[in-house]
Amino acid sequence: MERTFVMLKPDAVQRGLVGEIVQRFERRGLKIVAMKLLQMSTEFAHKHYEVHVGKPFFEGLIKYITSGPVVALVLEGANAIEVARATMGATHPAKAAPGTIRADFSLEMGRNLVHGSDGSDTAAFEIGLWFGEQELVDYGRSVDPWIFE
Ligand code: IDP
Ligand code: MG
Repeated sequence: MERTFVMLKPDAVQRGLVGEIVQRFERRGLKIVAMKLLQMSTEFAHKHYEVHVGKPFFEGLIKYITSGPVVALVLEGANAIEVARATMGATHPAKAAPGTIRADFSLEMGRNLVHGSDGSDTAAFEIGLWFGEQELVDYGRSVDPWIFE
């Protein structure tokens, strides 16, 4: 089953939206296989966002993402990467479809609440960066036959 990395950004924690956002992924059927709260160092944030080094928004992004604790998760399910991104909505909240997390709770790109891996290579890199193998919990759910065919 596919796995993806999701992070609830500092604005999600500060605004008390952790439960609301996690619930949306859970209700979709995605299974939480790892989850923790931590505050990123600048060095770690550079590693996480290395693909954006040099872009005009990079320094602002690092300041935002290190400004408070974040909640990091690994989610598992059929098409987890695509499904998590669709549940989040477009990067710019103004372009995100109603019903998505970003559209329902945010207004600006630099305060868009949530991060999700954008492909299988990125997911593997980000899961490995954020979690040790022993932090990924292997378990079944009794509802799985009602979610997966
Ligand atoms: P994504 O989070 O939807 O994958 P990316 O293009 O990977 O979007 O950008 C990473 C994050 O950087 C975005 O979620 C957003 O918080 C921030 N960001 C991207 N572009 C801009 C911008 O033009 N201005 C401000 N922040 C931006
Ligand atoms: Mg991205």
